[in-house]
Amino acid sequence: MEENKKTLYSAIQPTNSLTIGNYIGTLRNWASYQNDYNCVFAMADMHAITVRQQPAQLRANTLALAALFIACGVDPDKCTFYVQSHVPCHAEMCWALNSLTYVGEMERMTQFKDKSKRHADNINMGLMDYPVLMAADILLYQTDVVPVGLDQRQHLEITRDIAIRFNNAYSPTFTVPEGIYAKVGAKICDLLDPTKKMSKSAENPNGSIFMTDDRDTVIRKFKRAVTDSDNCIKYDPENKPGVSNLLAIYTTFSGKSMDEAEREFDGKGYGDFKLAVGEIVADKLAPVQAEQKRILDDKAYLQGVLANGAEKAYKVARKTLSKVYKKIGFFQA
Ligand code: ATP
Ligand code: LTN
Repeated sequence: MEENKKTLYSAIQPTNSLTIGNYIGTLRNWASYQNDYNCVFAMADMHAITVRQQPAQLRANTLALAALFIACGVDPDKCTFYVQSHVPCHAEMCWALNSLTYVGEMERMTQFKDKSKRHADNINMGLMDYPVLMAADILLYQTDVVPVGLDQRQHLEITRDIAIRFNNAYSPTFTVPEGIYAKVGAKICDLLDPTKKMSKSAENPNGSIFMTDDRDTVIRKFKRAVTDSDNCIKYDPENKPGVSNLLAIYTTFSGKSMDEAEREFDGKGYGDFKLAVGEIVADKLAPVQAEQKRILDDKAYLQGVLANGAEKAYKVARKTLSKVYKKIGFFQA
């Protein structure tokens, strides 16, 4: 790692296929961060098992996600790129941090409450401990910045609290990380219920556009997107959540500004507008999908990349963990 650069950490769970919400909220920016930061990117498979997964599917999703990262411009030679479960320090650090985290804090987490409702038959310890594992991920690499969607803000705040708590209880050990949130696109919403975030594990898959959706599917889903009845294409997330969500998607995929997009659709009907959004998204997804497939077909290459990544990650993570073990009083032979 280069000494003079700040460290940036992010991870995505290999649950299901990613949505364009994940893409816009995180993945599309990752390639551009690689020149300015020491980037550490992970496939968070240990987080994924906090809700039930089919083992074969989880394995396949992990490889597919790795290929997608690379297809989106993540260069394994420029960053540290690995699978979370390949680096045992994450579980170990999580355990150390657990003893500095209160049950009440975890019970108050919005995501825990949401997921407990959605998976009422499986409210497990891992689900509750999810934010501490995330803190372990981030703090192990002495991370300065964490780019995530707005849904992760609360988890980042608790990471900061835990870091400060540890530093105060022992002595300065962890860098206290900052979040980076995009202004437009930090929260892409469900096409059928624009008050909810678009999620890869949503109940109705027609509200989410998956990175693997083909052209017809993308266009069909956008055609059915919920808007409103005033036939006016303006960015106003509070009063026009459906239209604003489509505009946010359109501007990020077309590279146009919000003003430009509003002018372009001035006086047009919702039908034309939805078709235009569908077409630009389908156009942009096609080359990414082709590249992802090419990489996935080369299993040996992917396995090599992930083995190297885990080794690189381990060296940094172990160093931080050893410091922590020393400070908390574990006898070191
Ligand atoms: P799940 O439905 O399995 O909980 P998810 O779709 O919420 O998954 P995560 O794996 O939890 O996705 O998140 C990966 C990254 O994508 C995170 O940084 C998160 O902030 C971002 N993200 C997720 N959904 C959105 C969204 N709708 N808009 C913007 N960013 C998002
Ligand atoms: N919980 C995250 C995924 C994640 C993560 C992280 C993000 C796991 N560890 C560390 C940033 C930093 C999510 O995006 N849902």
